[in-house]
Amino acid sequence: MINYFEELKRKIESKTARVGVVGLGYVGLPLVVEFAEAGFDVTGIDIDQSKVDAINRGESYIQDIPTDVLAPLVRAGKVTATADFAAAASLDTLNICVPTPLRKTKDPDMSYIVNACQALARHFHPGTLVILESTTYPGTTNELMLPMFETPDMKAGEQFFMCFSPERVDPGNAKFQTRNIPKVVGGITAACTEMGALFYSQALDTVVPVSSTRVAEMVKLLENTFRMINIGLANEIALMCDRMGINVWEVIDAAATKPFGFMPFYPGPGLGGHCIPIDPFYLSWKTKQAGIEARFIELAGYINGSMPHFVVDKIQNALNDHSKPLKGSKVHLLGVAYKRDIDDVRESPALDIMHLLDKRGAALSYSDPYVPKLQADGVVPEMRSMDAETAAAASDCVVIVTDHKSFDYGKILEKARLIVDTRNALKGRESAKIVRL
Ligand code: SAJ
Repeated sequence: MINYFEELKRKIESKTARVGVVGLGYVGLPLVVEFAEAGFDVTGIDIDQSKVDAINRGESYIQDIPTDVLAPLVRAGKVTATADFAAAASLDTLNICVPTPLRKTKDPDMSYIVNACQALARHFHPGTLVILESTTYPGTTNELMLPMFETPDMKAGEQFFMCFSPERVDPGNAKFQTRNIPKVVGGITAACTEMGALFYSQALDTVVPVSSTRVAEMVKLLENTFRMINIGLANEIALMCDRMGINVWEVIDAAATKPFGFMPFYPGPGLGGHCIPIDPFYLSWKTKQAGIEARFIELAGYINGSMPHFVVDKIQNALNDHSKPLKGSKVHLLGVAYKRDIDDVRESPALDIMHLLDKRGAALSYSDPYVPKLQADGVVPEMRSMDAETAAAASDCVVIVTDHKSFDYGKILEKARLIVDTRNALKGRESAKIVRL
């Protein structure tokens, strides 16, 4: 009778376990690198052949993983990539890091997880540790994933080990990267949790075991729901301050001097990214099934979703104060990525603002050093980033939507006729040209 627990434990401790990572995006590729640098042979698996080919050429496409970090690992044979899920037959551990988006109807799109698990299950063998890292609703691992791998003679905690461990990657964060972000992990059984914790402790600084997969799933949703709701509060405070003629940025900065019991969040043009606007709706979708209304999430979603409209009204009123109709005016957006100093435009509020401006007849342009081109999306045509100062001088109104550090705000303010600042990027500068959120 093989003791799969002891056998896998030995392989992990001796770093001879063959590590597999499924989904080679901003979560998966850093994980590949961490385990390869810890001494494991790592196989990356992805359905996107271009990603596979880039990795096998030693080229990184992820901002946080420099090519000169990845290339030596590929050259040394520590990292290989493939689009063939049959590779799982020769792997001892599998981390699943695939997207969990929302459908248009705001309910979870589990297709990426289901497709990955179905492909892996065909090559699954005893003695394997499989860990889901994609952010998802509590119950996914036990209710959806486990049945795809468990058979009458393959039981979790005995012949294989299954855990959930939320990804906590913060793209572009120089201080916190995969290795030094504490890693929460919860298993189907205690033996699964122990195996998952042992696995991560080989490559990451801090591991936080919890009692179940559901706890681990809920941890991530609490983290991001906390953030989304507090951003919603900051946005609602901004709407109140706007109505009462109070500078909301000054209020928040002064409140942030409180050394305890307060954490600053800031208003903005809306909520972008593939985490914060999305994750809380995985929770509210599941709680509805449990008969509980997630009212804070719904309300915060409504407030955050209304910010692009608020910004466009502000632009229209600002132009109006300069006796200019929005229709036909040249409006130039500074920044289209969903947050500063990154190149990701997913769910970016800048796109919502553009659509609303386009509908009201504005002549649109943008500058974003991280986003050289915006694909046509059926509403706005394909657009290319322009030089910010030149465009500012030629525009009727400049709108700071994403406050990239690389913009020269002093020069832009000099050249602009009118500037709507949705990020307090012009903090400390006074001019009649500035209209603040
Ligand atoms: N935003 C505001 N006001 C704020 C903070 C953010 O309007 O006070 C906006 C941003 O402009 C952006 C959106 O919210 O459009 C999301 O911003 P974010 O700072 O939360 O950045 P994300 O989406 O990259 O969130 C990630 C998350 N990481 C993971 O899910 C693993 C989140 O949990 C992190 O807290 C966050 O990074 C972070 O701290 O940077």
